[in-house]
Amino acid sequence: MGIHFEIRRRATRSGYLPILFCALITSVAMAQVPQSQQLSSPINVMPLPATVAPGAGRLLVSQTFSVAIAGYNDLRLQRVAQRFLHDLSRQTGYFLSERLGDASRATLTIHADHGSEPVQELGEDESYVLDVSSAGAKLTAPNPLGVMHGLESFLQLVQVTPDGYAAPAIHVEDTPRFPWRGLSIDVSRHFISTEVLKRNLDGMAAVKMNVLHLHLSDDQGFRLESREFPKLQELGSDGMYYRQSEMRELIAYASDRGIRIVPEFDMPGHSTAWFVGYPELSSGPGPYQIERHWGIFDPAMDPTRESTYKLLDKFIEEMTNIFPDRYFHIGGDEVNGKQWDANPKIHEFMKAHNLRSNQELQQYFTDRVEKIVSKHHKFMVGWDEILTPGMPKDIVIQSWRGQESLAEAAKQGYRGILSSGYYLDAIQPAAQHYLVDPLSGAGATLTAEQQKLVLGGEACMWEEFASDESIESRIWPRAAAIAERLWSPQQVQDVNWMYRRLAAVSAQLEQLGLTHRSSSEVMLARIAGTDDIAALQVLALALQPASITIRETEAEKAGGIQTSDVALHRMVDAIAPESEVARKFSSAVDQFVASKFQDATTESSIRQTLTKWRDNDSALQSLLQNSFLLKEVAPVSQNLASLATAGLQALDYIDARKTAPGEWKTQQVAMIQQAAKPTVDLVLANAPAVQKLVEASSVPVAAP
Ligand code: TNX
Repeated sequence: MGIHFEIRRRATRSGYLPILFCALITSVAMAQVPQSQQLSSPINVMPLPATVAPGAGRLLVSQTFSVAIAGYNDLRLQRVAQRFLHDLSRQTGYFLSERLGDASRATLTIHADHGSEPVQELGEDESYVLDVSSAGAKLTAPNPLGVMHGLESFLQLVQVTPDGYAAPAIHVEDTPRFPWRGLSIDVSRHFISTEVLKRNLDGMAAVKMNVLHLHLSDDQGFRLESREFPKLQELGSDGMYYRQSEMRELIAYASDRGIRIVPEFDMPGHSTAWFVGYPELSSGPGPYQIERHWGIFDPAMDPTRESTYKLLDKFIEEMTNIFPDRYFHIGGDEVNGKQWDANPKIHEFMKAHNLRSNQELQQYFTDRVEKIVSKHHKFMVGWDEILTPGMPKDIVIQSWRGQESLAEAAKQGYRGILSSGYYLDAIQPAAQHYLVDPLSGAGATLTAEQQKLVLGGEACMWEEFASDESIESRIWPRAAAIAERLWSPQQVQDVNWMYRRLAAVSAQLEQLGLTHRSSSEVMLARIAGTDDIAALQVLALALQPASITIRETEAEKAGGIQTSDVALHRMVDAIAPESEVARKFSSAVDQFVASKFQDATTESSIRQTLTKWRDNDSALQSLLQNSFLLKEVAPVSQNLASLATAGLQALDYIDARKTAPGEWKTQQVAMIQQAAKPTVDLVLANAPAVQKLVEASSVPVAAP
């Protein structure tokens, strides 16, 4: 067991405070452990802890399970312990008493050294040590944040066994790799209720994420009540916004889960919603209406008028009284400058102030806003665009452009968080996000000192194509893969192992009350108008949504355009972003081909799946025709049957030890490529694996 000491630096206004913490590097978490051993590990904890040492035996979890708090104690810690018992009840079905017990007799004892900061701070110690043995469990941590994380690990250790629920004996020493592990949710494009936000906070807590970034305003809606400027929400939204009391409650809910809430009010662009009620803030003549389309729009705040800063000062003051977090996000992205170009007064101002470009004008604006933000004792956060010469070093850059701009910021001494590569709305597989590391690529070229300025990252859920109903399925479980990237040691990279733990965490989240899986079922039944949806589910599970760009382009081609008024109630909205069925099918095909067609068990499971897919279409067509929402899916269902037929024919050639004819192969591949194209925003995720099988069947194989 090697011991590594590392100096972590936490930025403060007065400079950098070194925080000493130690990371113990051992056993299963490490990349040098052979893959086979990793795969047979029973540990389904996600994010994978920094260090894990398995012990002998296990701790049974029964009706008498109890928790005691020894050491530091406060009301929040008690709520944390009670919530843990509540969650454990949900996971086991036992009616566990939520009364906290006596340390000498409790099954699990919690010991925190001291309290956390009254307002959670970036870089607070989040470490914990968890010991589980057959006699009981002990969780120790410097403060309640570590306790929260340790309890989440314990919940994930509890598994059903032939003779009861149990957690394996284990010694875990855990601490996060990055201090900023966020999820950003856009609540402007489609409003997201506090009920759904709370479920997402539960999910974040389960995977140890610690920042919820709320994108509260954009062209399509201003989503928080302002008492100073009530026309912001009254005219700048469709009536759906958070009352201040609701936001305070949400902040408290997050704080109980070790999660900071960072608000974002996007400016000077992405700001049409502000101007509906306050057109004098804008650089153009108006009048304005909230935008219903997607994209980048011309309206931008007028950086040249003192009244703009007066309003922003009052507004930011009001907001900083609601949001206790030290960080305040001002957006700053994607200003196209058209309103500035068209305004002669703005030209005059630029000349008088020697501002030579729109970029310099935005820099002037950002600089003024930064002074307001820091006057109200906050650190400013903004997208890449705010990184301009002369900015104070305590701002934080959120990078949507890539690792290069994050590295560039760090080289100039700025702290940053990575979001490029973590866009959940882009509909990419978990593995793709998982392999994006804030400190790989350009990040790897940084000095150790510069690397410390990279605070972590944020998964982003933009809401053009998601709503209350579908957002959970868009975020979970894939966000857990990003959470692991930001928490676990960098060497933890085994994608297959990740997927195994991801499946376990996905099931656990559903038990805790998230609806990322069940909402899909409910929605399918609704759009089909029947509960008899077995065949519809077979199809749904083989599909993935097309990328959002395709969705927009296709709508345009069909003569329509996507806006916030277009209902999100089609098949594409009801399915998961990543087809687990297709992924498993694809690994089975890989395995079968790699075995030179000798692996009979795998072949029979491939054949079974293909047969189910082939026969599904005839069972499904009448149901599809009965719903105006499902008619469009008919050709996709037929394509699934054709793919499956091709796959089965390939297997027949293989079984007959015949090489499939070249002409047949060419025809099939053409058909597969046609079927693989996005149709009505749906993608048959199994097409590449079927093609692989067809191609493999047409290559002569030497007799074994
Ligand atoms: C870019 S990246 C945006 C958002 C969109 C998103 C869609 C960035 C700072 N802005 O306004 O919603 O793409 O993926």
